[in-house]
Amino acid sequence: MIDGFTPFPADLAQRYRDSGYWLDQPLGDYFRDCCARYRDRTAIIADEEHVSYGELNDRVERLARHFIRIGFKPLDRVILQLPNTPEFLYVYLGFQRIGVITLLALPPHRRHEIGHYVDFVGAVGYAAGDRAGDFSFVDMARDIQTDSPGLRHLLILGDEVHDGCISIGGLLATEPEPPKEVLDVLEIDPDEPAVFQLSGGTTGVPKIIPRTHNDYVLNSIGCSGSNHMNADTRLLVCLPIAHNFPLASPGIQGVFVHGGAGVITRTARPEDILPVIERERITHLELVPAALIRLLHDDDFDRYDLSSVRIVNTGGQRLQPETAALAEQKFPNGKVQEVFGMAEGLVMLNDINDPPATRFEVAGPVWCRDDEIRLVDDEGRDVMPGEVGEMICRGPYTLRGYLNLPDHNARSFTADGFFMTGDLMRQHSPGRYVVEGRKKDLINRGGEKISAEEVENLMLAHESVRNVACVPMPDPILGERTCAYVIPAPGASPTLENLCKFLLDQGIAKFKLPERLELVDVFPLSPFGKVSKKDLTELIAAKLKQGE
Ligand code: J2J
Repeated sequence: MIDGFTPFPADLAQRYRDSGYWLDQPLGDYFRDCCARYRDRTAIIADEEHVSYGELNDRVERLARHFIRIGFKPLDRVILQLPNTPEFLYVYLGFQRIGVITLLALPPHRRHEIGHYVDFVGAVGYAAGDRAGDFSFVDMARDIQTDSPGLRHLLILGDEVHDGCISIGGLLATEPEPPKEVLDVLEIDPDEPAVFQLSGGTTGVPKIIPRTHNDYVLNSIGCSGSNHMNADTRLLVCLPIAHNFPLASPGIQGVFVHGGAGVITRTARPEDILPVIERERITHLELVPAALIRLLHDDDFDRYDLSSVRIVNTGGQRLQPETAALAEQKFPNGKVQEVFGMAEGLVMLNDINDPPATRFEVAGPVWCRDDEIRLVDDEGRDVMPGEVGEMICRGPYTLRGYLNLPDHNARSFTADGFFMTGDLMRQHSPGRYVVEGRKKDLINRGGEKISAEEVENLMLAHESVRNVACVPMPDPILGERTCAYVIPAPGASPTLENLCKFLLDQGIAKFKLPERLELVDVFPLSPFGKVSKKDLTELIAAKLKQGE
């Protein structure tokens, strides 16, 4: 096993195998077999381009053979930061075919995040689009390479050949030297990590979530079953594909399990997706609540025929029951199915046969009999049914430890391997839970998680900041945004503008910037003498309510 990875213990691994959850097949091989099974069906639609399963497999194998020629080997690490395009899947599955571990970075990540991932996992490759607006990923990658020369290969989307980089378009257009057979002799252990997902937050450095071949394939097979996917499914993939939800829960991987089609758009903006839903007869939507709210309130919504939509999934953040009810009114044949998931593993999808009153309120049930869920108090004791407790979980596709963070793992897992999620829940009825809040120190901005500590650590380096506490403030669409409470250094008067500029100069992703600054002389303290973020959160919510 790779260094720093916590494998599943032998007894549970045996149980997961015996129950048929783990197929003992590498992820790349599993999806190669899907491509063979559905060869002539359409796998991917993007703009007007239709890619069949046969073509998908040809492109994946072509890239896989190029990757071998370039020098990539099983268990190498590569960072993927590709936009929503078919090439994302060619590159991702191409690396999976040769057992390279793909770290799935999000499009807004910048130097601060990508540089950290490169060093933390020892990445030898990075694949990205060339630019987003006036930001150049090529320049950023070269810059990171200067500091981390182990990052040997830069792969850039498109046909243009940038100095020192490999063009992905060029690879797709040329026949590689190694024959097809090289792919058959690779040894890939399905108990090793296939994917590194990124944790939503809570610590100063983003944490890496190892997902094994066995667990990540199971994740998509299981979720796609509860999501009622089949060969006629047409899933709209409009959230960043790298995220666990649109990639695997059930996401486009779930579509591939059944031979359906994934329809990819660059963004989740109403003007980008409404015409596509109509034209491509989309059956399944996967959105964050903020995107659903924007869609439902878009002026052009009623101009489109959306009768093909059967299932409207939202996840990442609590969906308000009123929004769910409105969505069922506005999609004539659609049912809302909320997804409660996490990149760490556990995913629960609502039962669409539950009555709306239940469905709009709860998370659950689980789809896997071996998912174990408990709600516990601060001492780790199970709470009484109906009481609020922290949800802890264990199962055949939930991680057993973050990569290489033993101290943090000691605090985040129980002795018997339950992951302590930091989510507060109450049991509604057997197998169904109401999300009541969270214990973890993060801001959930439209489903994108921001670690308060990460932003605070960066802000503390500013000369005008003596102390800082970042807390969530309510927002009608995004759910939450970041408010920074700052105690200024003596004589200093920091502004939101200059603090944000300072953060951007450090190469932080834009969505992590605070959106309001409150200057104070002291922080309220908890009974233990810690800064009381609870009080600060209530304070800013009250201020906003009064229109301040
Ligand atoms: C309330 N909070 C939710 C929900 C996630 C599917 C869907 C989402 C994610 C995801 C994912 C929630 N209601 N419906 O990976 O596969 C909050 C919880 C959870 C955290 C995980 C998937 N759905 N959450 O959002 O790793 O606090 O994964 O612990 O980004 O989002 O965040 P993340």
